[in-house]
Amino acid sequence: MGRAYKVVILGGGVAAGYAALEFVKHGINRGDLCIISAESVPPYERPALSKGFLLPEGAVRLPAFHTCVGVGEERLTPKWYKEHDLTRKTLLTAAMETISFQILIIATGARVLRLEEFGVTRADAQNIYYLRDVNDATKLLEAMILLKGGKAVVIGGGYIGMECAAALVTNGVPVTMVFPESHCMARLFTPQIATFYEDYYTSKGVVFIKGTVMSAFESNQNGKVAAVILKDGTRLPADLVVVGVGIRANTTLFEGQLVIEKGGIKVNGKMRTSNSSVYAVGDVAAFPLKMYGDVRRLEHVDHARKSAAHAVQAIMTPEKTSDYDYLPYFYSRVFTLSWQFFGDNVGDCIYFGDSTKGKFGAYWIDKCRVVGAFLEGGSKDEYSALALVARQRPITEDTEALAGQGIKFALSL
Ligand code: FAD
Ligand code: NAD
Ligand code: ISD
Repeated sequence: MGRAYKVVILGGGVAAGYAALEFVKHGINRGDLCIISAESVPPYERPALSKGFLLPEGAVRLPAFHTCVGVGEERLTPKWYKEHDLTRKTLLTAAMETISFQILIIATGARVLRLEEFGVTRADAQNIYYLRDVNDATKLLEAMILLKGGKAVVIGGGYIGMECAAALVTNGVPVTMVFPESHCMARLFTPQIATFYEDYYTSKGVVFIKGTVMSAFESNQNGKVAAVILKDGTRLPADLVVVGVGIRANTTLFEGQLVIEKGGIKVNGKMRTSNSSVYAVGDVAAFPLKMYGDVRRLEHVDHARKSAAHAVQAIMTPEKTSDYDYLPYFYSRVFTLSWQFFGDNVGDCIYFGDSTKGKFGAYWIDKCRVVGAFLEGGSKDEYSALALVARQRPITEDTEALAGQGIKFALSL
């Protein structure tokens, strides 16, 4: 037996949660919306999994971080979905059921890259942890709690690597990080910015092994990892391994049916795919980044939230909805540190502030315009000012004066 809905959202993550709220705000008719998710819990704020969820004290647990609390909006609990007559089906309960729709929103996000895909052998051992969903986070947390006196190795120097290393250290676990680049967060940070964070982590006892990759795991008789073996043969004893080596957008179901670009489902400024009844949002969407005149796929929560709301507006009020005009925004919080970045990290970098006092930043200058802005340890007003700089892209020819003005330049706009 099948059921028909006006709108089906495939995927039950961040974008799905924000889309659901936006549909209700637009007064979607009761019973018209169905969310199909591989997860058994309603959408939640995924960023919490590598931050508040892993804290030794005052940790956050579901239902506290269901969407849309990340931006101070309503918390959509199972009761909320019921009250608004929004159907939620997990893949398990939806098995053997045909669900039809007039409009489909693809919000399938991404899957983690696994070490096997890099040719690493014995990567199926127990005590190797990846982090994408609340089940992964629960397993990592339990392992961390049981790891009294044990050592951890973190593979990957990106967001997951940095945030999980901080969580492990905060839980009293000594950490060695291994990654191929010459500095951490290489997709965004310059060597100078990375040095501040690496020095801070080093002061917390983290050991960095940079510019190399691991080649194999050594396991014990119980099928657990005992050590990580690097390409040059170095052996790192390990009781727990966390892997964060990037993601791939979940596009497989749609290949051959929808246009794929830059590893994502290509959409236009209304988040509509090459099929006019199908939209794609969040990590899975390759969208026109209007400001820069190119197509990008972004793997960050602010875009997931905003692209989801934008697709719903385009569906519900097409006459009032212009093209998605997104300003890239990334952030992280580790230990007591906190940074935000807006715009594009291309061109020359001009640094300001005093990293020894924990407050410093950078502007990226491309073709005499300030196109990107980064700040560690800023206030709410300062971060808002940075966003304005990146949005306005002011012309600046005197980079020395810019460095001298620092955050005051942003605040003066
Ligand atoms: P997701 O939130 O991943 O949701 C995808 C959903 O689709 C999942 O529920 C999945 O199970 C489901 N799904 C997949 N395939 C199918 C299928 N075939 N059928 C049904 N359901 C399916 N970004 C930031 O900007 N700041 C942060 O601090 C930050 N922290 C993060 C911490 C962690 C641990 C992780 C993993 C990510 C973090 N991110 C952060 C990234 C951010 O969470 C993602 O960009 C965001 O979740 C993307 O939203 P989405 O809805 O596109 O995908
Ligand atoms: P990432 O792209 O941030 O980092 C991947 C890292 O993998 C690289 O920095 C590199 O060091 C490492 N790497 C690549 N190949 C390797 C190899 N062969 N061996 C060892 N290391 C290798 O991806 P991630 O850290 O896995 O994060 C996954 C996703 O979650 C991303 O989309 C990220 O944006 C998102 N996330 C975001 C935040 C945030 O925005 N604060 C926090 C957590 C996760
Ligand atoms: O954006 C975020 C973020 O960094 C989180 O930890 O949303 C979550 C929520 O604030 C968790 O409640």
